Amino acid sequence: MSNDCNIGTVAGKFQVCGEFIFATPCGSGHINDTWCATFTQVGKPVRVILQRINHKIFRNPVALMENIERVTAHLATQESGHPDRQRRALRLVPARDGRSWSVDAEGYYWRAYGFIEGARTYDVVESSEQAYQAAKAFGRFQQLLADLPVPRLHDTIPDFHHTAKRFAALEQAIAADAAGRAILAQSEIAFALARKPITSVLLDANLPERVTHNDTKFNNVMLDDLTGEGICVIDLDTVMPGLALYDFGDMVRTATSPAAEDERDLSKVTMQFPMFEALLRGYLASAGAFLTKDEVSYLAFSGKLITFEMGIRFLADYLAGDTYYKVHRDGHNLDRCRTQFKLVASIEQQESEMNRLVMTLMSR
Ligand code: ADP
Ligand code: GN1
Ligand code: MG
Repeated sequence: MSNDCNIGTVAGKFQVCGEFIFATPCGSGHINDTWCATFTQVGKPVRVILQRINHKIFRNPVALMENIERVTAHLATQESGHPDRQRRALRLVPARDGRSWSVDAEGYYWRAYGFIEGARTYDVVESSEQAYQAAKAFGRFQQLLADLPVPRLHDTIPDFHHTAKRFAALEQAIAADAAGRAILAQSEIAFALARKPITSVLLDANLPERVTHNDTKFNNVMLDDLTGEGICVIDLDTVMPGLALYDFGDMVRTATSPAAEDERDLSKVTMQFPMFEALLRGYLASAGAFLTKDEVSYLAFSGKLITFEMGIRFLADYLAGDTYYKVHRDGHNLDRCRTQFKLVASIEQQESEMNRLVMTLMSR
């Protein structure tokens, strides 16, 4: 990992006026690396976000950045009438050569964003109001991008939410048992194999393709420090064509449980119904007008599906020897898999009630 000195070199590649002072790592993402860099401009501190793209996972960073250029420009136009427009869409800071990215000596692609002040992200949801605000912001994000001009965005990772292919990858990982860990994950493997039929449900449902975020973790929306409003959706690497339900499902996965994604005490992991209700109300407040009846009918299911999908992705990576997600301790991916499966079980217990709530809210 680069130190502050190298970060200073990287920072110098972007069109930031002022003198670089220092940078600190920020965020808890599993793929890219993020720093907050502070500059002084006429004696005043100015902050910029610098991100190093993991090109082993995002194989075509130039296409990815083209997507982000188009998406951020469109959002900026859509928000141009808002008094707080500067904080409501990510703003790319161009590199000195005018491109939206810069390549370092090791071949890593970097980008810079203006820092959104007076707002922050949370790894774990603290209140139903936060869940409501996050869901409303992600729904609004989909709504604002509904009229993104052609061409179709690049698929930055093909088949990203193709759950059936994710399941096939798990089956391969079990068969290969590359790290000799299958013996340590027998109950998780059994849990996964028993649920294969759910993996094709959305794929077979003939739902409309939309521009979606595809990584709507609760910590990918910035909530205003004063008002609590979800003001800006961040982490745009996977914005591409997808199903609206992938986004709603990932909100259920990350904003209904009071436990961290890697919590070891599974008794803390549970789908809290009031959080689901808040997500539903928030999402319908901004996306309700364009969702089809079919999409609405799968809202509760999508929470179960995307949580299951994440569980099998973590399990497959554990079995493969931790080659995809950053890990910070032994068994980290297995711990993550366990929280996901515990949450799936909790959703299964409440799914009928969740569906009833969807129908009640829609019939009003
Ligand atoms: P990752 O893919 O690693 O999750 P994110 O784009 O989500 O990367 O950024 C990581 C963290 O950096 C976020 O959780 C947020 O706290 C902070 N961050 C990202 N972009 C901005 C921004 N424009 N302004 C302020 N903070 C930001
Ligand atoms: C990864 O890096 P991060 O935390 O934004 C992953 C998402 C998962 C998430 C699980 C490109 O996102 O799909 O939902 O971890 N991103 C990629 O926490 O695989
Ligand atoms: Mg993120």
